[in-house]
Amino acid sequence: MRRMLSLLLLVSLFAVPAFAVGPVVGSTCKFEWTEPQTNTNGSNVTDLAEYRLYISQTAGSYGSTPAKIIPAPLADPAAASVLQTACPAGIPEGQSYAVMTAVDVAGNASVFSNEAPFVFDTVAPGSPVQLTPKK
Ligand SMILES: [Ca+2]
Repeated sequence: MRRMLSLLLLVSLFAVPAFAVGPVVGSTCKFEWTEPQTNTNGSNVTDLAEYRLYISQTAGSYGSTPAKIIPAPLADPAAASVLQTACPAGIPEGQSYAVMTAVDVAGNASVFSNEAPFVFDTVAPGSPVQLTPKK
């Protein structure tokens, strides 16, 4: 699905790291990123295996266990190929941060993408009170 939503988080594998407060996302939280075209030595990527999404409540601090692994659709991604994935379950309410790596079939992982800050919010406000028809 390529539909762009205002709730979308943009994750580019090659963008400059960002440390601003991110968009607020709800239960339809997604991430989007552009697939890498080249290896770190400049040759074309032909052995892509998966993407690993890491999520943390502390900016710049990620454990070794991905929050989600997304299989790469193609080992040799098409130019400007954009992928999306839904947020993994269990993200706590409030401020979080995400980064992603690309991993090849040999298990070589890229460095982290830019950091994508976001606020996960599924808590609705209480109802308005004393709603009264008026002339
Ligand atoms: Ca490789």
